[in-house]
Amino acid sequence: MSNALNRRALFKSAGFAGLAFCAGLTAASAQGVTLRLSAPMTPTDQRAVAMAEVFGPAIKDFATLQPHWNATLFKQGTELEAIARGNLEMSITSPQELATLIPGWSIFTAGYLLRDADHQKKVFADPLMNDLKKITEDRLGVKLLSVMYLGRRQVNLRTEKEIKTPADLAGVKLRMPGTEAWLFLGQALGANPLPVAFTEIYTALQTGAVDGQDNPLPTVRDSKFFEVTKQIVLTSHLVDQNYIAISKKVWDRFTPAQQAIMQKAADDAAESGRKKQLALEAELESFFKEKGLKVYTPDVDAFRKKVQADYLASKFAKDWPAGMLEKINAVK
Ligand code: KDO
Repeated sequence: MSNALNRRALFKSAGFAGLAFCAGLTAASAQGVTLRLSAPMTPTDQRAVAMAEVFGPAIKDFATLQPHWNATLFKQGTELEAIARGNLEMSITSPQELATLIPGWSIFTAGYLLRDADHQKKVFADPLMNDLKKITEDRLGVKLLSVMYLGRRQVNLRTEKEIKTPADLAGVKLRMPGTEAWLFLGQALGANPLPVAFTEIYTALQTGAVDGQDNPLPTVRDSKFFEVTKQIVLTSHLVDQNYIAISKKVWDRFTPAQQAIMQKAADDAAESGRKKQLALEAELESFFKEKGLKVYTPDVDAFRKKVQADYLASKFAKDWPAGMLEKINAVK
């Protein structure tokens, strides 16, 4: 039997009313443009490293990447509107954030949908994505350049009770990012989801404001969540993806030759980050065990069954573009 999430669903066209655009730049040429990028990740996160070491240098002849990590310029979840309003040039965004403005994106917030990093990359490049990408450009003024692999999200708890099935997470206060789609994922896992910004997770775990959080292993190490937690439950409930996003207005001001260089720079940065995240995922289990954490695999089938059933029955599924689920599952 297939593990894939299956069902025909109706696509209700996006409810996004459109935002007012203010052109941040008015000169005819994009020569010498500063691209301010705001995102919540740390500067040592492999996606940030790839942007600084691969993307920035590749575009330096005609643009300057100016990254603001740790959400220091815009708060997590406010970056897309900032780009749409002409107040920011770039971000590293997520389907969960896009879904708050364009409901069709919620298909990629579903747990146990994408199979792995390779599937994720192929799906993003597939023509099945054309409509969502175009709607995002037309309605939001945001162009998605490339897909970045964040990793397989795992449940990371400060409590000691062993977790085998979703029922074992009943009453567990699980920190999730603050969008509806993220909170639904926490609920589908069986937990009691609480919204907390990424930059506040460490303190929330330390003080016991939450019992746990979910993120891929490289993030658990990079942001030191292992210092304030006791176990990692390898649910692998979401093959998480982020997108390198740029203002379409800014993008349109570059020449076709500059756009080609920038597109390649984004793809190369994404590839570099993906390889490093995958390597880290493969080696970090032993790192956490050495640090004294319990790391184990629960009854993943039980999690998959509940999470997939909850998504298919959810209000989100009604917004998924018709036939898209089948197309995603068919990408090999
Ligand atoms: C998080 O807040 O848990 C999350 O992992 C959600 C992702 O979509 C992404 O925003 C990520 O944070 C940040 O890039 C920090 O790693």
